[in-house]
Amino acid sequence: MKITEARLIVCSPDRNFVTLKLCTDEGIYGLGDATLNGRELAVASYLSEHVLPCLIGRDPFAIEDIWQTLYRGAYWRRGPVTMTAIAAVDVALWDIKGKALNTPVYNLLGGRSRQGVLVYAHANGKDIEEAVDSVRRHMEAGYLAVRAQCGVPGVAGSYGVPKGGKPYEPAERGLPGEGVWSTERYLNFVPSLFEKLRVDLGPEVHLLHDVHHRLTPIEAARLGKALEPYRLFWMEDPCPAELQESFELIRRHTTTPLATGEVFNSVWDAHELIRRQWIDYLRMSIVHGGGITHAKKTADFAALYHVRTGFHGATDLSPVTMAAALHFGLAIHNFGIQEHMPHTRLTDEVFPHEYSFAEGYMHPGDAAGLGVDIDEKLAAKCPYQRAYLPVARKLDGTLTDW
Ligand code: KDG
Ligand code: MG
Repeated sequence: MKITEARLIVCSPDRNFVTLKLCTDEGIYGLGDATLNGRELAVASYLSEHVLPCLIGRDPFAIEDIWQTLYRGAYWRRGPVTMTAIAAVDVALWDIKGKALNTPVYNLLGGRSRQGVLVYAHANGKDIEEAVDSVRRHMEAGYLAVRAQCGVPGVAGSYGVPKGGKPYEPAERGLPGEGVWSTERYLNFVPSLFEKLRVDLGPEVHLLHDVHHRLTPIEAARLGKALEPYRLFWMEDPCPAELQESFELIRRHTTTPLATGEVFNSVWDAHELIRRQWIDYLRMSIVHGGGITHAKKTADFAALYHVRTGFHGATDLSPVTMAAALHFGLAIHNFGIQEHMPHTRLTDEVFPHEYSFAEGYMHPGDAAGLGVDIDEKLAAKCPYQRAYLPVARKLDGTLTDW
């Protein structure tokens, strides 16, 4: 089999997606997601100018060799643009191989390790009452794990809280919006949200919370300690993680489990975090972390240190990535949890898929390959629109981590 065509589909069915379609001389094609939120065309250009011409004529079964060629052969290594581009090619190749062998991708990764993939939903509210209500509604819809975010009094546009009752979607068309941030107000407030959640909703539901990189290590340590009575499933991205040893300080002070890595793009962003057991869950996703090939190696390394996966799964990761993550989560032993933020109906129509949700778990379906497709005609009716993630400023106007 040979790759005969490599095509990019850039579309915006309610939000932007970059999708790679690799076609072969045997009529089988594979899909890969190449979406990097707010930087979509950088990846598209990296792929079309530097990667796709090198794929024509290659054997799509040679996944490892193609991965190494794109990683080592570029000389310049890693970074979100490069690793997202490599991931798109890699995932499309796994899709092709599954279809060619007439088996779901999870069978190529070792086969099923479980019946379904535990997922967590996003709940939020402008105040505690609304947030508790939102968690309750997700529990009623069958979710066993729910991330709770809440407006912080005196902090306009708090992270994770939608405007005007719409589903939360951080990227906005036009130029970057600005939110406000106050660590002091946040730290004083958040424990009361989780206290109320436990009082009203009981001990069973898994509760998660995303700090979104906004604290220093000692502030995060204080928050982790304050949240211990409410037994969180995890506290996510307590501080920026470029300095991996920041987590040593947090870890020293709290037993609240820690998750990080949605902005990571290779095992090298996390190897100290894993090797020193400073985190419990790794969030680096298949789309931004070099694809299934690199995620498998990273997860196997993490398994040695009791670190489990908890992949990023916000709406900026397309249904192609969701499908790949579900095959992966069904197969590997050290799977922990998968984020599930449902796409809009239009996005689901552009990407028809086999995966499904029931009673807290998702399943990738048993179709050959990934079980996800793209309706190119519909995609063509939804042209790309420039969009940005917002930025955040402290009360005195200093730019801070969003
Ligand atoms: O593109 C950025 C979003 O995906 C991110 O802000 C969402 O933090 C996020 C999460 O945990 O889903
Ligand atoms: Mg996050």
